[in-house]
Amino acid sequence: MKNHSESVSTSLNRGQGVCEHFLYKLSRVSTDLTGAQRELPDLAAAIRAIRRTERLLRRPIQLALIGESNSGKSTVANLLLGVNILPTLQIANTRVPTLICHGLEPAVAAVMDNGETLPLASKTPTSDKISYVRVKLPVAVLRACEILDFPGLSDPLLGYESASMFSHRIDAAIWCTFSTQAWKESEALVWRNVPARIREYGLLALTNKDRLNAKQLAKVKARLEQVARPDFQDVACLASLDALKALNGDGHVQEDDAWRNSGAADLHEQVGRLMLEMRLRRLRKAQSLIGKIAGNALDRFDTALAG
Ligand SMILES: Nc1nc2c(ncn2[C@@H]2O[C@H](COP(=O)(O)OP(=O)(O)OP(=O)(O)O)[C@@H](O)[C@H]2O)c(=O)[nH]1
Ligand SMILES: [Mg+2]
Repeated sequence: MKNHSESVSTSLNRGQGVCEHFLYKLSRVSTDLTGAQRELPDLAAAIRAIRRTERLLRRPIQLALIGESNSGKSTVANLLLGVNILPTLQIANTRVPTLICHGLEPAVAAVMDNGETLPLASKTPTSDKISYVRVKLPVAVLRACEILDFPGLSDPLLGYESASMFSHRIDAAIWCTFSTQAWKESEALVWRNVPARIREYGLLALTNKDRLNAKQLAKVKARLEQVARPDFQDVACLASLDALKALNGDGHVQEDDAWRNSGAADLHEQVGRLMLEMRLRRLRKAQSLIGKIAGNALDRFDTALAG
């Protein structure tokens, strides 16, 4: 259960502490090597490789919210951060992907297809050339995990092409499916075309569970267990609006029972596990790279001694 002294969004940060510990050690090694470089110029490549490994470990995880129009994606994004940041309306409203990331000051900008960044003012015309809208917020957890909220797929008017999603960097994804018509064949088809490295870190969020009675919910859950569960790490059943009501304005739980009953406690637990697993994998990769760098250096050392 969540500790009341911390924001619910800390689930996005899980495992970051272990990486920070290793990063601290790495930065000491790279400082020492940099100091020794004057006498040993051959160290340059090793220092570059260590710095690259540091960057890999520091890069925030990008967690995408995907699914059909009006399936509750933006609301789940708000729920992950514990605050109502993204607008959510009953009409389809997320028109371009929105990246929520860390910034020292709040700022909104449009990032164009050519990489150019333009400040987004109310008069900025929405253009086909906008790749995504970038929202910077001074929320610490966003240094570790950024949220990418996509427009709805399969909307005949505003529909976003699923293929366009993959021009964005996505590390993990939550697919939102609407309870009363959960996990249609059309959704399963799109999900199966998502690259395997993203699906490996995929969660299914059944939203609007409050629209089903207990019997209907049990039936839908049983069906999802059979037809969807094998394709996801976990399945969460959410009454997202009830969950948001159980929080205070700072993203702390104030109504424990309502929070748990809404399914949001489970969702955060599942997201935390996902984050931990991803970061441990990154850490192992970084450690193995460092091991290789050290191995190469030793080989060269042996060759030099032999010659
Ligand atoms: N009752 C109920 N309403 C919900 C739930 N989740 C979202 N809503 C409402 O459903 C509507 C659509 O939610 P959004 O989060 O905007 O959905 P979306 O998938 O981001 O929509 P698009 O960006 O337009 O594709 C909003 O009015 C939400 O308040 C839920 O679990 N229960
Ligand atoms: Mg939306």
